[in-house]
Amino acid sequence: MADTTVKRERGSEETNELHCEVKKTKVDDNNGGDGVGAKSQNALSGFKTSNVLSVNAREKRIVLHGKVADEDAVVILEKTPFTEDTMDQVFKGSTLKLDMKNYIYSTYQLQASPHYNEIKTTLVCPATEKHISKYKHQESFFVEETKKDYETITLPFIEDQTTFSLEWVYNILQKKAEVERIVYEDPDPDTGFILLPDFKWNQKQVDDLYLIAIVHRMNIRSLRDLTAEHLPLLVNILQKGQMTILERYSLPSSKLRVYLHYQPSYYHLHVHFTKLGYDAPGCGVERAHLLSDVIQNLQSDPQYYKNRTMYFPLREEDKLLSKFKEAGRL
Ligand code: G7M
Repeated sequence: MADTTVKRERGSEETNELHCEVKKTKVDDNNGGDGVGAKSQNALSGFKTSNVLSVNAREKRIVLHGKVADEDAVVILEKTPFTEDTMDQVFKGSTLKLDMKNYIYSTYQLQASPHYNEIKTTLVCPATEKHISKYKHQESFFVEETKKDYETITLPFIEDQTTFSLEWVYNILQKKAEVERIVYEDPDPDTGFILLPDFKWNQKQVDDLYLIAIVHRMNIRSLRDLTAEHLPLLVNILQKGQMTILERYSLPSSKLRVYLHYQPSYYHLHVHFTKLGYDAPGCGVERAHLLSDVIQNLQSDPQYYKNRTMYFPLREEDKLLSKFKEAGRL
């Protein structure tokens, strides 16, 4: 049987994430957050739901908006994938309740021990209007952004700082948060980056592997800022990212999807590494640009992303969409 569990360098207790402690999360926001993996009183037991932002039965995820101690909060609850190495234990310690039986077919409700019923919980608190909107199910619209649109609509929008705060990114780069999660770092100020698990990944199985590489350089907002000058940085991320993932998770580059988002949610350059075959949110053609393609495009035209027209979806309540509408571009 293939070993699909994640290789760990630390004990499993230590890597257990507990996102759902309000006090800890606030400390994380400010100081970077120690105490990861520690269990404490469940502060979410007092969570009061105001509304359901989205439900996805297939992905077994629900996103709720509510209050934690009078502050707006977004809570994302997700059932976690199975890990092959725990299956024997799951069967041993469980009870089975028969639902129906017909010929050779039967269905049951299996009650596994609580340990195997973990729910990945992500808390954003205090959540802003932007967070609440981000997680709300909304209709999307395709936008065509010419070079001029970028300069007159998108860039002023980004510079207006109406986009999401980059505090969490700076915390990672300055080693104030998620330090123990760093998988690899190249400290070079021009070509270096930090590779670590995206917070969507619980790191328990490689089937849904999701890492992000955050560049040390502070002045690259997105794909639009990239020119041939950045090729050494991009090639470095691709090569060292792939090498590290092979060494650490035994996943060869032929199993990896490496890409950038346009538009990203956070305007500090970062690259996504996800496992091929895992339908990662945001890996579709309308938003993901393969890093290998980006490198080739810049090799053939150093100003490729400065000049070309870009296409991407924006959601109904996205402020950038309003800007495109106001400019008569939609
Ligand atoms: O390209 P885009 O900006 O959409 O992607 C940002 C990525 O950063 C997403 O895949 C998020 O799941 C991930 N992410 C967002 N936050 C706030 C965090 C965080 O605090 N820690 C980590 N490790 N990943 C995050």
